[in-house]
Amino acid sequence: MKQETTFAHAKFSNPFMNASGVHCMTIEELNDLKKSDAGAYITKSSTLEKREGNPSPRYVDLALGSINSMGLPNLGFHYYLDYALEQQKHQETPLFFSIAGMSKEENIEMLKIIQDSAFSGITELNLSCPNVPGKPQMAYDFQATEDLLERVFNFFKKPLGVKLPPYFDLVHFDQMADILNKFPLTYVNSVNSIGNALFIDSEAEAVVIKPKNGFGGLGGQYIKPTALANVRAFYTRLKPEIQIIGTGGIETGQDAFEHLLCGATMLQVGTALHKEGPGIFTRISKELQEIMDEKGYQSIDEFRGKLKSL
Ligand code: RRO
Repeated sequence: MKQETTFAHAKFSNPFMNASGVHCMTIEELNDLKKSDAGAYITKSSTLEKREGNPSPRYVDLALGSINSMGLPNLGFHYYLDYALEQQKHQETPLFFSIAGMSKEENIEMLKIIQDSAFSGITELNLSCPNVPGKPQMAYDFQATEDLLERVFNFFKKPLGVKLPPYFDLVHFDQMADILNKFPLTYVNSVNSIGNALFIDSEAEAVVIKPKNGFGGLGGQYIKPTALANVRAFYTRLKPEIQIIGTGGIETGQDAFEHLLCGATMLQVGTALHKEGPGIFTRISKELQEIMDEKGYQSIDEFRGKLKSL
């Protein structure tokens, strides 16, 4: 395989990892990912206290993707931090640590604990959970996002990325990129699910998930063109030190190749991992290799970001 990837000054055997939220709630699931062919893996976004999340059914696989309103269920920040600290004693698959505080203060508090801990890996600050009733997606509030990052980078000195929601307007890409470029971010992860979609079962004349009268985050094939647009828009607007993780609609080697062409360095798989299980990393990386071999590429660096315009 010729998929070695340099990200945040570290080497990864390949660019693939899970998207936070899928197959990463418990230590058992995390260990499945560690043993898989993924190049890295990430914990479920956590809050300081354990949360049950929203009532079920709250995640449904659809023919072309998924809809979810999980509501940030997680086993609590310290459950994942303890796991991360244990993992880093062994030189195994690198682990990213995801947090999603319910308020600015909670995010700051968790980041202070990470800063003061022995954790030496990469932290992902999720600014885009669409599913907690009454809590808007932080990264749709540009001023609040800038204020939070200002406070964070006053004390946080470890590698940090942000998980963003999809944007749909070129002016929003410009405005968000201007904000992000002010900070020493390690990466931007685009995109989280498309928030507050509505999938219905017309035979039953009903919604398919229980929380929020059926409104939930859309993932999978439905969202690949939106994800590619966000990866491309940030790749062409952010300073080169800020790398991109591409997430959204990655199910095959070709989907992966397209995200890489748009400028992604790491690639996260959510909906397709939920459908197929951790064996997907073996298949998808083999499929990407077949495309690279056919095109004569010896490394991902030869084509990353090199999407042509007409
Ligand atoms: O737990 C969730 O409902 C959830 C989160 Br935190 C997120 O970031 N994205 C998503 O689709 N669901």
